[in-house]
Amino acid sequence: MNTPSAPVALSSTDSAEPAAGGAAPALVAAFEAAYARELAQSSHGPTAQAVLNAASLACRELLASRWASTQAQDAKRGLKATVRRVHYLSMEFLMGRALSNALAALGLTSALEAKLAATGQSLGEVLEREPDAALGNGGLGRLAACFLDSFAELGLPSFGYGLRYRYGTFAQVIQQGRQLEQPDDWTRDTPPWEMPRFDLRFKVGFGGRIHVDAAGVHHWEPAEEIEAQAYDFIVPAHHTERVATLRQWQATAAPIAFGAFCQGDYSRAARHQVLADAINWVLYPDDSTEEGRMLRLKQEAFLVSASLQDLVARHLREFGELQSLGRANAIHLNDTHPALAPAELMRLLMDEHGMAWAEAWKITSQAIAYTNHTLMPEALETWPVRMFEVLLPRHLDIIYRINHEFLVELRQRFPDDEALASRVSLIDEGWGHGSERRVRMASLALVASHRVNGVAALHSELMVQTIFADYAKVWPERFHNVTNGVTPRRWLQQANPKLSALIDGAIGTEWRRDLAELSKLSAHAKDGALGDAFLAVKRANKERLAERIRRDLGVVVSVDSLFDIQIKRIHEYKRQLLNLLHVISRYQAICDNPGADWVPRVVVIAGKAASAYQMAKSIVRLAHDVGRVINSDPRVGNKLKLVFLPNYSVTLAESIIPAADLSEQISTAGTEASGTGNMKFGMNGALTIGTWDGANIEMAEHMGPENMFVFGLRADAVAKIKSLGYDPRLYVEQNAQLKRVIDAISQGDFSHGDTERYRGLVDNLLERDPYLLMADFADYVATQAKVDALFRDRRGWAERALRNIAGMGWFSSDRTITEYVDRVWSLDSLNH
Ligand code: T68
Repeated sequence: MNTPSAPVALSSTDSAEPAAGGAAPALVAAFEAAYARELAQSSHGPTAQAVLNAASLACRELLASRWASTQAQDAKRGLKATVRRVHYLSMEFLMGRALSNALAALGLTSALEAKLAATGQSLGEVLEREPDAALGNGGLGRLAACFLDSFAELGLPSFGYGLRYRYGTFAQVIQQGRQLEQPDDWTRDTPPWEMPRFDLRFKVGFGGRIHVDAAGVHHWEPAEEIEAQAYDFIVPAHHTERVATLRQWQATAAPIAFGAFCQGDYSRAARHQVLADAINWVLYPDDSTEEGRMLRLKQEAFLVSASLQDLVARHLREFGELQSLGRANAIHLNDTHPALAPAELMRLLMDEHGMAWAEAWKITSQAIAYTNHTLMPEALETWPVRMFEVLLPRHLDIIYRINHEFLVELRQRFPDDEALASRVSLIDEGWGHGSERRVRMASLALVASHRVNGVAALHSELMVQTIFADYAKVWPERFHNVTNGVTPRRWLQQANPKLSALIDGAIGTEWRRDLAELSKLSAHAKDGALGDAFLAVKRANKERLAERIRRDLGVVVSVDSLFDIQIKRIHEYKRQLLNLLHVISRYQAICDNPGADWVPRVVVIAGKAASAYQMAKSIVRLAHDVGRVINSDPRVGNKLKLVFLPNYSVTLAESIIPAADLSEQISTAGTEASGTGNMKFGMNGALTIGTWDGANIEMAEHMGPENMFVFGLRADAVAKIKSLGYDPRLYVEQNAQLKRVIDAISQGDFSHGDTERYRGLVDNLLERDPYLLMADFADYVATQAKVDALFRDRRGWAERALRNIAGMGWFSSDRTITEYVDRVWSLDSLNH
């Protein structure tokens, strides 16, 4: 594989499982010391929690010395290095648990297991105690976490930058079939992984006034200053001693309120404290209120300012000047949430370091690049100019100037196209829709970036044809595709040790370093003994999941069934509802003919609905209602079960995915930017039923489309049907099976006769159906029948599953990051 020119590793290990070498005694000693401290401080005696804390602290100590060596290497790289240091700015990092990954990376799993055996405790039980760090919503945040893993593995000089939220994404609780949101107090037991960096504090300003001095330099006097304090989280490589850093900012009130305090104005002093704290409270403030929106904008500005101040200070320390900042550093925007970065970098370079506009702009556009993760026009972030005036007046000035320079150049190139100028302007004047003026964050990111990318081939194509068509006309060379990938360390090696061992036996262990090696499996796909062994591994994983379903939901499922799984955020475009329509039609068919030879199925759904997203919550409720009816119908028995696993998380995904026979990737074509769950399932030997959408397409190309169950309208057909005037009722009228399903929901068959509960949902399907469920239903059901037919042929199924795994080598995030380095972050990318 073409890996970036990484610094030489301090040492490396060659075996499948990295060898502990001299580290094992060090870990055991560190563990014993930390454990003794834990016991001394605990009133509960030798608990699993005490072991978890001690083991985490012991690992942290070992990782801290790797961190110091990594930083020392990177500081020496100098300007000749072709790889720039990457600063990955993201409002979300969905890290999940850390201990088992750290133990695997350090090669210390068995050392700790042995140590625990002596105390009668099991490592599994200890690992289960660790809360997920769920500082993200979904794919975008998990992608950032996979990227950190690959930064470490590839030895890329890098920092991930985020916010240290007190509450991550909400905990989902189901009560009588309905989703309730509860706070996820993940820091309650003080996460042992973080390293507070008291030496790293920066002030971030909000509001206030600007005055310009005689020399034309702008001086911003913020009304409020909040201090950002760094907390580092270390992500280890698995085959070298390199590490990556996730630096998360914690807000604390700057000493400015001390004056108020001294004057006895405690409420003003306290208010200052509360305003600062609020920045770190939650991952995604409720944006249905003005206060919530203000807070979100503040969070974005806080992340950007603290991170860039850190970057500038480091660059000055290492290079003694700022002219080379753009050649030595890449600043990557994970969607538009950190899109204030260009404005903030310009401010720092000009106002704080006296640089002229042209030079500062050159450096800024060298450094910045941006990834788009969605085509939904309604998801494109904009902020009222009014909010900028209140919170970020200096940034607004700079944005106006960026816009001015951009539009002057644009009008020179496209002199007679004022309509174009108004469409691409950084400011939406609100003329067309008579609303207030707004700053378009994607435009700011696009204008400032030397590279912009989508996350799968189809998405990148549609991006330049639709939402960014005007910008692509202006700068065609700027737009690229970098297809997503996932870390095989977490998603295959750790999540599925049995399958990993089976692969080792078939093709050797090199795939653990270079996932492309998985292609060697295709030569063994017809090997019946390997196929049988694969099925046995799958069965063992299914048993584990079945046990969990029994324990958590009281539903007994048979592992002889086909495990059909859809896990992801609940969203109309992802079409969990289409899945449910198929389940209902299967249920009806089973009731009609219970004696037929049905392929037994267990349909598993998991995912969270955004708290204000009523339609998604209604889908969650329907899943529960339908499951309750089916699972208790004696005519059905093991032929069909439907279960909804609550509180979806990274950790839950790690136990569900290895047990899947079938992966549901059924978004309306043209709506799912990439998907990454699809890749995790593929690596674990699940077959995919999917639309020609996102990365499904590239997966099919890599494994051979004959090894995937593809169905549904393609993106061009979807666009065409919509432009011609789509009438969902026509499909319902022409399809008795579909009509019967819709009728059952409307008549209250799943809601104790309540015909109101799903009226909105059904009306939406019949009248609008914006995601074309009705149009795709027939093909989906027919394709599910093909799934059944293949599942009966056990050897045939195993062969296809092995071919799926063999095709997944390309979907490692190591490949993705290598492409980012080559096309976006290398010095070369600045020259062409
Ligand atoms: C996801 N986007 C895409 N967005 O939906 C998915 N959005 O297709 C893709 O695989 C993944 O990104 C990685 O590229 C998201 O997850 C968000 O979570 C989000 C959060 C806040 C605002 C808007």
